[in-house]
Amino acid sequence: GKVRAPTHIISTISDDRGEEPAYAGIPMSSIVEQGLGAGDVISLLWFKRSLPRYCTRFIEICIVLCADHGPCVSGAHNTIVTARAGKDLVSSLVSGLLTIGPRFGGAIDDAARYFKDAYDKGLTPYEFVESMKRKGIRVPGIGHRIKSSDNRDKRVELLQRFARSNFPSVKYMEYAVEVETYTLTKANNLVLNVDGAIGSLFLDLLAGSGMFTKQEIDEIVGIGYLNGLFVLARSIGLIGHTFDQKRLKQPLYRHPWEDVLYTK
Ligand code: Q5B
Repeated sequence: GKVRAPTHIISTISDDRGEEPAYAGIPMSSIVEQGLGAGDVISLLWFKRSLPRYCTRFIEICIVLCADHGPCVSGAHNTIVTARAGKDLVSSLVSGLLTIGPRFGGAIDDAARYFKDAYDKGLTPYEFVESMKRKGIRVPGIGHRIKSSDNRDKRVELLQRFARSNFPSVKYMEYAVEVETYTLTKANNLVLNVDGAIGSLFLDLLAGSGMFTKQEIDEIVGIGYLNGLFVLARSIGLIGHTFDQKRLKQPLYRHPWEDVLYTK
């Protein structure tokens, strides 16, 4: 009989061989005709299934809220400096993206991992936070440079409000809020930040939607899908900052001497 030559690539999310490309088996024309949006496309290409509308709407809200946070944050700063050095769009974009990590924007996966582990083990917020302190690990999803209990992050409030009205359960997010209540007794800026809100609420989406098995949830959290939301969203803003600098014909950036402490 015929013997299939072994392939070098296995792919399960999209197929471009037919009359039209399909995302997770759904032809593109059907996606357009049904009026589906970015949240649905993420649902198909990342999670390989059609999630209910409240889930895809939540994904879209995350993208809207994380698209930009001004020119002063790490990512935008890098992008601006790179664009002003005369580099092209892709170079300016990736130079900003490369700052996304455990301190800036890329704490969503770890927030989900640690909140899930602590909640599932039944740790009190005190036990969780103090055990992290003993290990010398900052609680991912907690703390912000400019946000505090007196200057709340509106993005977090908007995400919480949407989830409280649309999700079947918000147990992980409520746990994260209890953690925040405890960390705020230590310092005013140890608030639940946007990474922590998305991380904990995505756990609620995965666990409460009935669309994922426990094994699939563990795999999603283990692989780390969720920083992808921030990377995707912030790319929108970083591209905007690149165009902005080029439109403004900004010259090469040089940091002022006065702002450097030269010391031995
Ligand atoms: N301390 C975010 O720190 C920041 C602690 C903590 C326990 C914590 C810090 C942190 C975890 C990572 C995280 C996402 C680096 C942030 C984002 C997107 C953004 C950005 C934007 C956007 C801020 C002072 C004292 C020290 C620390 C203690 C701080 N955080 N203890 N758990 N999590 N968080 N990142 O203010 O005793 O003096 O040594 O790493 O979730 O990135 O808008 O800017 O949209 O672009 O610089 O919103 O919280 O404070 O480092 O001087 O620490 O607080 O141990 O204690 P800060 P530090 P001690 S959202």
